[in-house]
Amino acid sequence: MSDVQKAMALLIESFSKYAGKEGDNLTLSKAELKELLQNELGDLLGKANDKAAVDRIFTSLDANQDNSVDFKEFVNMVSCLTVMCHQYFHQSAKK
Ligand SMILES: [Ca+2]
Ligand SMILES: [Ca+2]
Repeated sequence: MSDVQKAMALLIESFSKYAGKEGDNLTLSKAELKELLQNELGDLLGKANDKAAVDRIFTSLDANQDNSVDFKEFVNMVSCLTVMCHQYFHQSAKK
């Protein structure tokens, strides 16, 4: 597999790992999202321990407001964060 394909497979795998913990195994509940944020993105999102921050992230990710985060909504977050990281590295490289 190419690196990009590997990254895609890892995203799917990571999402399934957390989505399968409770309830619907195709979507993330708020508790599942919190665990994913803490374990996988803790260093990027720092404040994922803060309940209000988790609530805010959950609400903003849940685009169709069905009170769960599906894979599409999750990938939206990952792509936004990836764009932010890319900009950050691009800017640091210019200095
Ligand atoms: Ca679930
Ligand atoms: Ca949703």
